[in-house]
Amino acid sequence: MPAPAVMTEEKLTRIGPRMNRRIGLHLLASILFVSAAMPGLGVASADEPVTLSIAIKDQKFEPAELHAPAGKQIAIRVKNLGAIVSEFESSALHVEKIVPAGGEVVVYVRPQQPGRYNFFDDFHHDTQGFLVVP
Ligand SMILES: [Cu+2]
Repeated sequence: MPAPAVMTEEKLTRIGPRMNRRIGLHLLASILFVSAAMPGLGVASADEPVTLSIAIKDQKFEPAELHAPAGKQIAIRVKNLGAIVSEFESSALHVEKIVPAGGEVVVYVRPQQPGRYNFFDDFHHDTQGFLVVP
């Protein structure tokens, strides 16, 4: 079940004003993306998503590489084991989602072509990983 995308005012205040504005922008982008994706969500489909799991720990992805088949919907469960907020993001896969400290979110992607799709923590750019589609 996807975690609620809405952060409380209290949480945002605790993170601090600079981060607060950053998160606000990213949250807006995420909401717009979700709205655009909505029409597809209600459609029943035999196309079961492939679920993959990844954790963010000590500012690293574990594992740093995920493997997935091409052309299938992929649900990536992202667990943040760190003490600070992260944002799972991939320009190549067109996703970004806030992952609260200690929290877990699910992002859905559908890579159509074989490749090495980069993803990263947009709040800590040293935290890099790849979705490998053979
Ligand atoms: Cu971002």
